Amino acid sequence: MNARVVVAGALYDQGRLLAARRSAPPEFAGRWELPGGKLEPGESPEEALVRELREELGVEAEPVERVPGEWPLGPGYVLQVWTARLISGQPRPLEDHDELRWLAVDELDAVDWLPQDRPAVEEAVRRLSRD
Ligand code: 9L3
Ligand code: MG
Repeated sequence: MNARVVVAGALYDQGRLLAARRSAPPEFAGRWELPGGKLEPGESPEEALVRELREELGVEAEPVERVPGEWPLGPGYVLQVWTARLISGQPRPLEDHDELRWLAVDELDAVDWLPQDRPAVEEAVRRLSRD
């Protein structure tokens, strides 16, 4: 069986990466992640990412580059990550998050990431800080 995809965005602005603290479900509440979510039927991963960032953060963003790798989540799901660029809006925790933080590269360990997000964040930042 093919694993279903959860997409997440590594939004980067002025040398900082956006981290979002989950407010639900209870087992993930308080842990930090790259914002995103599950694909809806018929969506490409990039389309899903644009929709999720609009719904969750109230911003328009553009996927830039797939971060190589795929991180297993719960049964039947994998996490895929894209670097992404803000086109308009200031991110706000509209849905599923109760706090946002822009983290500098030397602050990445300051938050309690979901376990699968930590390696994804490391890989994303390696690519982002190269540009
Ligand atoms: N998940 C893990 N890391 C992430 C995201 C966006 C999601 N960066 C996990 C948490 C949920 C599942 O994927 O178990 C679906 O995510 P969502 O649709 O609840 O955001
Ligand atoms: Mg989500």
